[in-house]
This record gives sequence, structure tokens and C-alpha cells, in this order.
Amino acid sequence: MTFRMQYPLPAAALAVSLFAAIPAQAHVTLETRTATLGAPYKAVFKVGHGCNGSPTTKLRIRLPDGVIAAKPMPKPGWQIEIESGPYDKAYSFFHGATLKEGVKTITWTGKLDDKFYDEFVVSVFIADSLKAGDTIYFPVVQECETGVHRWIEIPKAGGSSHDLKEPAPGILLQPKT
Ligand SMILES: [Cu+2]
Repeated sequence: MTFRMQYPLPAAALAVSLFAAIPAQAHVTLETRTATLGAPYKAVFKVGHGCNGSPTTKLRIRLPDGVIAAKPMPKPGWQIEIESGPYDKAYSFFHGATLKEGVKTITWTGKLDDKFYDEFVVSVFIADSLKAGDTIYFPVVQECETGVHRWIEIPKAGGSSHDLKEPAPGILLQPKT
């Protein structure tokens, strides 16, 4: 069987369509995929789509252990709800200070139409007692007017997030510099 293209695609258009097929461009992902131990990290959560065309109304993020001193960035049109509590242990922060409690989950409530893209930002500090080479994950629940995405899947040891349907966004930890 022969296939003849009537209107050959310019190379650029082809490149764009290939790019769009990469799942990492969709889902809820983190803009910067690496973070340094014992240093601040700006977590930018990118929301590429709603739920099957339905607008996003809520984004709830759970911070993993060792991600401390979190402060969400206010966002016009969105209400922010913070849940705080004791950490799993005491963590050392800047200038010898110790933090035993803080923000555990952050929930934004508002509306993001499926035809738009948006970002949700949290400033955090990566505890130096975490392990370089580990990947830590931020489970996210995305609620829509109709439907929900639970970006909470974590790959098994040796596995990849690419094999998961709704992977939790993660960052690879790098040694203190
Ligand atoms: Cu997606």
C-alpha cells in the first residue's frame, strides 16, 4: 500500500507535532526537575490541561517530607488554603535554625479553562538531610468541573514516570554545592 502526501508538512510543523506528543508537555509537571540539598527551590507546577476538556477548579499539592519552609505565591483569581502540621522530624534550616512544623498541603481554588495554561508557584527549602540522587514526588490532585486527575503515581525502583498514566511530578536531588 502506498501513501502519498498531498501537502507535504514543512519540517517545522512536523517537529511541533512530535513535540506535542511528548506526555511531559501535558499532565501536571514541575518546571525545574532538579533541586539542590540545603538550598531554596522554586516549585513551579505547570497545568497543561483540564479533565477531558472540563475546566480545572482546584489544585491540591502535598509536599513530601524534607520539603520545608513552604510559601505559596498568591495568585489573582485563586484562593489559597494552607494545611500546616508537624513535620516527620526536625529539620535544620538557615543559620542553624530548626523547623519542626510547617505547610504540608496547599490548595488553590479558582477556574482555569481547558484552552488555557497556567502555573502555580511555591517557594520551598530542600532539607540537607535528604539524599542526593533520590527523586522526591509532589502528589497533586486536580479537580475539574467534571472529573478529576490524581497525579499521584510514583514509579517503582528502576521504573520511569513515562510508563505511568497519572505520574506525580518529581525532582531529582543534587548534592549540596
Ligand atoms: Cu496530561
